[in-house]
Amino acid sequence: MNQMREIEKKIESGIRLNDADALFLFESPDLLRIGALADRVNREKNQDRIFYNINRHINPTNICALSCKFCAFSRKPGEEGAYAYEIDEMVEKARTAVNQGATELHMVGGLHPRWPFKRYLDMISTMHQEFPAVHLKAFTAVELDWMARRERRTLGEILQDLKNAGLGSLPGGGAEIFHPEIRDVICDTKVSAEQWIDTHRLAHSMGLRSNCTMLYGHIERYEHRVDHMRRLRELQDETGGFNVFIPLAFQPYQNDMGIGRYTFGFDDLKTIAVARLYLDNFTNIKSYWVMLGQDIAQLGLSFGANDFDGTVTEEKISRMAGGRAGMVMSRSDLEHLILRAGRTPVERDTLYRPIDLEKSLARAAEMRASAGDASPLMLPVARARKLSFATTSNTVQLNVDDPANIDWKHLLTTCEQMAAMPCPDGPRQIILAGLTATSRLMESASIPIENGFADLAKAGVRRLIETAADDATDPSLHLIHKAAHRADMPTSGRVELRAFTNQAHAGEPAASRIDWNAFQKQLNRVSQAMRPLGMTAISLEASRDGVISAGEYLDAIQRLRSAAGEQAEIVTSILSHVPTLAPAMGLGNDGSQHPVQKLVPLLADFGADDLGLIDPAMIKVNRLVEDIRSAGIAAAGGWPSDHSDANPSLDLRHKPDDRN
Ligand code: V47
Ligand code: SF4
Repeated sequence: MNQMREIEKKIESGIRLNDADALFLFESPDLLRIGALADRVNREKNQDRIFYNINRHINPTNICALSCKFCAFSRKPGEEGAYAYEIDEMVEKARTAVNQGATELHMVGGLHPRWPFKRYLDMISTMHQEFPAVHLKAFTAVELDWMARRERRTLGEILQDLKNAGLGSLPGGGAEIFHPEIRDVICDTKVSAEQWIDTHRLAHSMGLRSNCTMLYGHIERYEHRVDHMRRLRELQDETGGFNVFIPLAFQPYQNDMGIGRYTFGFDDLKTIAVARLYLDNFTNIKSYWVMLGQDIAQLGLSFGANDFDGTVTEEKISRMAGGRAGMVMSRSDLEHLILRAGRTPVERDTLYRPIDLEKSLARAAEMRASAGDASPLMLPVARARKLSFATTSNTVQLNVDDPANIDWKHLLTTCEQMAAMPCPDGPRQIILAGLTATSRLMESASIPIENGFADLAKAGVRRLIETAADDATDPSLHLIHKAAHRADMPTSGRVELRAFTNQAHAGEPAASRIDWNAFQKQLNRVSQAMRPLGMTAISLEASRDGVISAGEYLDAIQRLRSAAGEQAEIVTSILSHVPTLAPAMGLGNDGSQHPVQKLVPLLADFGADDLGLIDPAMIKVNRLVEDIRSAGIAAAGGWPSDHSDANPSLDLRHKPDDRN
């Protein structure tokens, strides 16, 4: 029996996975199978319910005595950007949040070299007096150790005082990666793994529950992640005191790690899924939108996570390290994102108890009725993965959408000239966009259609693609495809994914819904007509009118793949989707790595073969190739079906993940 099957059997029989199993899962390219398994386990534990909470982060100071290598947040006293809030200021920030329904204040910060323990104690007691009903989750094991050392008191005494003053639980920060091989490099002056674990054990023994985290996606290897999770699982066996496991995706900027790249979506989802499967004694796994971006976090709900975190409001730690997600989400944003993933949002308190389950369920039902229902993302069966793309340096796309301004002769000469222009990346490809418009040009020049296509081929045109101006319901479009095919000119079809916003929810972008009925109609054409018409590729485009989430886009690829069959090339032009997808993900472009690149390997997992036309001015091609390759996917430059023409420097063979 192969190892994946053995792992599935273990999960089915409730047998705990060992470290070798977890390592195997991390190393496996079969993300979708692992995700489906994790989703099943999650549903068994948590049904389709996804927790969120209404909370407020307050980072009391960024002045810190330590200098962890990955940290962009900390400053030395007097350094530009250093700040330290007065307790009154914190109370005012908290008051606004509490008035908006916050049930939790999350307070963590730097190790201030001059703050005595009393300052921390006053912080807690003042907050508790002002907001007695609000849960105070504050101070990492690292801060607690700092307080104890400065005060020359035991951790037990410090924790007891804080608890008496109103501390409710501990957050999970400071864990980073426990293994000394990594810990000694990224945060050598921080508490050791053993101290972190001991502090949480002590807190649990005193009746304080806590969270735990793992900072991944930097220099650690998979075995370090497994070692980290094993230590957490052992403590959870012993005390049962952890509420949740939170994988924290490394944010790469303004720190000393010199990494300069965000984590990949497939690695984020894999980490969530492996955590769900390996940490069998945890009920809750978080998909933390602040670090992942809303879209990947939303996808995480289909890969084993049951918690989306909260409204947050002022998040400095990831933001200062290049975090591209916004800092705040409203209750309704959170609910819509969860509903759009086909799940039921349930508001929780800090200790993972539903605040009012009946109310949450009723609210979800009401929102479903008015905003429209969404079905959960079904993960497809894994398939052979490959991705190709063309670049604007070897491919020119000519749009023939306004025949009034061009004549046939002019078009042929332009194509010939373009094809003859020197091109650094091998023979230049010419793509002609607009089938109906092209055939009109032939008509007005009295050129029989098949001769016209033969002339275009001679002039260097390699492919004809549909545009929005081509009416797929018009039977004459089908005749044009057939004629092109008879002249050996490949053609591509086009389908469009559209979102609309229910009027009752206008202004809440997360409330858009995909028009799946309209999409299905287009797919019917694909499944019935694609091959008879001679179309060899089909391009999936996202309309810019509404917000389309990454999950919905992947779902569309999957549906398109089943309609088109395995032979067709599916082209997902990530460049033309950037305006739609990137803002939906709450991501901006920092110029080094396009946010949509986070999705690249996932596109192939769901059934895409081609990324369309890439402009190297917008996307670094070498980086893109590296991304594809590091996911173990064969990559090639060139147009669909023309891989033989690929620039050899881009022609990468299947390679196992060599990033780690
Ligand atoms: O310990 C620092 C991480 C943590 C970076 O318990 C970074 O509910 C990514 O622990 N890229 C603090 N991460 C945040 C934290 C947390 C967050 C949300 C909820 C909870 C909870 C806890 O932030 C630090 C460190 O691991 N961090 N720098 C960075 N560049
Ligand atoms: Fe200080 Fe925490 Fe940043 Fe380390 S991670 S430098 S302890 S603020």
